[in-house]
Amino acid sequence: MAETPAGPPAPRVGLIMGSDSDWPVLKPAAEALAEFGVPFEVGVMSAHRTPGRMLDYAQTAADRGVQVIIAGAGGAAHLPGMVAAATPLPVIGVPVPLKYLDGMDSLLSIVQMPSGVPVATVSIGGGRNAGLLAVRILGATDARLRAGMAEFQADLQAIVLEKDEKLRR
Ligand code: RP5
Repeated sequence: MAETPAGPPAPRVGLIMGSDSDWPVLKPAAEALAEFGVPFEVGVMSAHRTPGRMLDYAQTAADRGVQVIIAGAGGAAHLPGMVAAATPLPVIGVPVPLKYLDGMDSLLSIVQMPSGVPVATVSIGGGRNAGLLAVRILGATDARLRAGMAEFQADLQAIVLEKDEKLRR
């Protein structure tokens, strides 16, 4: 019997955002995931403009093999919290800064969740850290990713020590 060719690996991280205008802030998350070889999917869905699509995504992600969701939104940024309400998966929220209020509105909308429905919120514009946090969460049960993260941390340390060395010269 002919073997079925292996398709692309199933996404382990869902990277979603309220608008395509959020992509510049979320792209560094995608880059971090790619650096660690983590398969991910990307989608635009809005808590306010496409609530049905958002709910459907949140309710089916775990069954499709997604293990962590990164959700970015700006302004009245309800996407991460609403998704967290409808999935048992860990959700990382990324506050996207918009034209007014410097992203404080996004941050507070995402971080101030009611007890029982956590969203792990990174800094305003913190897309890269969201990607790295997703790698760490997966690394808790994935030795390859854990080792990769330890190597990444050693590299960070080496860069700081090198700068220190240069300054002292
Ligand atoms: C939010 O509204 C989105 O996450 C985005 O940050 C913001 C503005 O969206 P657009 O008007 O650019 O589509 O829901």
